[in-house]
Amino acid sequence: MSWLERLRDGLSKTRKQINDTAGFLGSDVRDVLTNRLDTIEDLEYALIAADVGRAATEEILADVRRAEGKNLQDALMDALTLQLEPDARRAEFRKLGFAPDARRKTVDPQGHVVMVIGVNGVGKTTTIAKLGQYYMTRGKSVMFAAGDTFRAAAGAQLGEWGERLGVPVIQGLEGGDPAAVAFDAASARTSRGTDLLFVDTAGRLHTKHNLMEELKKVRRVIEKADPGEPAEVWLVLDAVTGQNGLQQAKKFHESTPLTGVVVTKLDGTSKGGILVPIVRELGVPIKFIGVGEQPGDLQPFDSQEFVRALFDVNIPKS
Ligand SMILES: Nc1nc2c(ncn2[C@@H]2O[C@H](COP(=O)(O)OP(=O)(O)O)[C@@H](O)[C@H]2O)c(=O)[nH]1
Ligand SMILES: [Mg+2]
Repeated sequence: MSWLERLRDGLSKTRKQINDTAGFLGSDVRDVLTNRLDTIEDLEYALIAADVGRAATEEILADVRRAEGKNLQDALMDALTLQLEPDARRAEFRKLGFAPDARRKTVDPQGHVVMVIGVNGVGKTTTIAKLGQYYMTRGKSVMFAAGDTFRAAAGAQLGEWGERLGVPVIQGLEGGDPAAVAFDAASARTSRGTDLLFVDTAGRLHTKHNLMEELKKVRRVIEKADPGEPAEVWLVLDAVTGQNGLQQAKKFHESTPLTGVVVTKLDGTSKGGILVPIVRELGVPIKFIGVGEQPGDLQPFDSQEFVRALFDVNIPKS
């Protein structure tokens, strides 16, 4: 099965929520607006039930109403695609009318150090392994820092991935200071001239104030070891957690401003719509999506591709 097919299957419940109101998705928007206004109302409920959120739903419906001449599904797909882009890019998309060159082509980090944060179990460590593989196959040299010193198994887990992928891992002492590991790793990266350093972090409950303080400290020491870094702070979010995950994300964003989000476990969720409020409320782009547990199961996020998978349109067969 291709990753797109896995994504499509993962999104099938979300698709069903939207489709169930349908039968009318092939109709012309003008026809729906003149003869079947209640289907717009049904669509509104379906989008909200799919976790798309109220504000985005309103904009989507406004876009759909303006799309006379298109069929409802195409109008809906375009409107959803727009909502999956942060404000600035949404404007660009509107202007360019979904031209392919408006799409994101590269997800290269701005600088050299990427701090990876998020609560326990969302997939941080696995995502770091996947990112390592992704950038190595694109010719970058990579290092990992095992900054989750809180859980005994976490350092070992990253260490195993490092060995498997051939990526050096800077380890700290179990129960030791994660900031010390981050400092050592950031210093090692500059002296070795490695292209990219991914810093794993602990993910104890976000309600514990000290996790947020610890993350700020990790950030500060990286900056001290390598001024200007970390250029990127990526939050890993588990799509399965839906609205809950979004609330967590906001807390992280308040304490350590994010530059991107990686959404994991999209191969098995009924909460595909949650990506819309993630982008909208955090205002940062989704960089990658996780679609499985293997190092290759990571894809740069492409809003159009995602919406096509959601509607099961044009998915190449593996
Ligand atoms: N199905 C699926 N499982 C994932 C994905 N990403 C991570 N996982 C699994 O989620 C679990 C927790 O991952 P881990 O990286 O240890 O999370 P961490 O606590 O945030 O570091 C592991 O069993 C991973 O294999 C994904 O995209 N899809
Ligand atoms: Mg971990």
